[in-house]
Amino acid sequence: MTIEGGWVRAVPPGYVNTAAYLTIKNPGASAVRLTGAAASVAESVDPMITTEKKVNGQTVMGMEFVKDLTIPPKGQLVLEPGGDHLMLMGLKKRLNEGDKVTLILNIEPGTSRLEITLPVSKQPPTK
Ligand SMILES: [Cu+2]
Repeated sequence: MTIEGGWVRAVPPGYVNTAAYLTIKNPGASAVRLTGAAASVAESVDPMITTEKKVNGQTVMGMEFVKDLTIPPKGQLVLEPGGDHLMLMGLKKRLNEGDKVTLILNIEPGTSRLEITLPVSKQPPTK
């Protein structure tokens, strides 16, 4: 498993939730699942999808927690704004631009725990 890019959104004062974005590549021949993560800065880190619903002819964007997100064999899972992401709930401290957040990703099946450190940014870091 390899990680590409990645960042955590800086949030204004008073916000207790934020999101992490990254790309996970699966070089293996079978699918694996991202079931969540742990971070010392948040109460919980769980996978979410972005939903789009039509309500009275208007498009309403929302988010829903999911049990896991699949990384296909020889494929990748892209977590990005407006799409799938990892939701950091219950921030224990304010995340400012320039901070770093360490996440330990839970990948199943197996017991692999991927540790990554991501920069906190207001917008996607330029490559
Ligand atoms: Cu979310």
